Amino acid sequence: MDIRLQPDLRKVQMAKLPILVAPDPRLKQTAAPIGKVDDALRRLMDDMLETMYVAPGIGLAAPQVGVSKRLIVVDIAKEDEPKAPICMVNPELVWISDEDATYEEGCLSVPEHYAEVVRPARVRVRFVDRDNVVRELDADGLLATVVQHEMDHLDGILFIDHLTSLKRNMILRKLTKARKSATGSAL
Ligand code: GNR
Ligand code: NI
Repeated sequence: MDIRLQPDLRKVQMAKLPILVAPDPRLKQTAAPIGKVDDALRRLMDDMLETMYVAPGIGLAAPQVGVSKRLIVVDIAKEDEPKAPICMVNPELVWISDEDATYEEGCLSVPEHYAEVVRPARVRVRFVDRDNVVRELDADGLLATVVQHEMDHLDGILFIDHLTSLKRNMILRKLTKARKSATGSAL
């Protein structure tokens, strides 16, 4: 059947991907730059958006689904607002404000732990979009924080890496314990 006559087909084919949980060495790797955006990468973008919406989360980076490529997706629209997905390939910060902002952050790869993180309050990010067009976006507020949180994932950095080692190690120990009791593994 013609896909244009079956608007649900694209959605049906979208897949929810498993999200890696810390401590996982794949979350600590530096992701590789992406060449041209092709259909396979657009498919990954759709799968990441689906995974993020189902989680639910307001951002997701490719390394969190085990893909070591420089791709992030973000949508900070509230539940009662229309979806506003943004896909960024090879994002770079081209400007950061002197002023900082503090947000309570969480991470789908650090489930059930939240902590305040200080980051630049406003950023300008340059990236390649779904159609291979280079774009720039000025972000402030929650969007600025989430974009920086997602870009950190591309360099193997988690929000807990911005905390004291005492807080970070406490969270990592709890995640390891939780995994052990969930799987019964000796790891
Ligand atoms: O869903 C998420 N919420 C969030 C809240 C405050 C700061 C950052 C984030 S990102 C997080 C999803 C996630 O883990 N993305 O990598
Ligand atoms: Ni995260």
